[in-house]
Amino acid sequence: MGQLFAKIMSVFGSREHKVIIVGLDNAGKTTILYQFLMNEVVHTAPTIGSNVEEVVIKKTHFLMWDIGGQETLRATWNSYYSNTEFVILVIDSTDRERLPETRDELYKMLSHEELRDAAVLIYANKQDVKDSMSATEISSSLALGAIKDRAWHIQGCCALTGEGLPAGLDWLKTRVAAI
Ligand SMILES: Nc1nc2c(ncn2[C@@H]2O[C@H](COP(=O)(O)OP(=O)(O)OP(=O)(O)O)[C@@H](O)[C@H]2O)c(=O)[nH]1
Ligand SMILES: [Mg+2]
Repeated sequence: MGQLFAKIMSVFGSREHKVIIVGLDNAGKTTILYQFLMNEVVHTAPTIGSNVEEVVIKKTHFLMWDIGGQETLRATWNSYYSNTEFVILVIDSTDRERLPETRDELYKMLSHEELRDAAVLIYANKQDVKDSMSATEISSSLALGAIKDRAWHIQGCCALTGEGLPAGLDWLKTRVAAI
């Protein structure tokens, strides 16, 4: 009955899709969440715990959890995994040094049972900064091409101007349509 209800709600476009926004500290997750919500840059402080907001994009409702990325907080990420349909992984494209750390976190997440069916959108953020890594470069460093068990997409963006964010959301919407 619950499932039938969810299906009916999804036909009418009002079922909420759970999204978690993860990535290392300082990647730009909170900035992105509030760009989605208000089309504005908000002043952020490192997130301790999480922020949650309902974001409605062309009648599709997403419940988005932005989770703090500091190392000590990453052990709590798995408490947000249940019923997650989409993972948004945000990467600071200027942070070459910590890309291997991001890769480890990504593959640890993907091996988690509760995220088995989740699709992954990767934002290569901070494209406004000179010499930042391109989405293509990040894609090959993370070996994204080897991910065959789920849908994934990488998108370059700048959370300060919002450039690239809508293209990522358009991809999420195509995945919602595929559910
Ligand atoms: N140049 C540039 N700076 C950005 C961009 N996106 C975010 N920032 C800055 O990066 C810093 C960190 O942004 P946050 O959104 O707080 O990062 P976070 O990923 O939420 O960090 P935690 O909460 O600690 O996990 C802030 O100073 C932002 O203004 C971007 O696209 N370009
Ligand atoms: Mg934050």
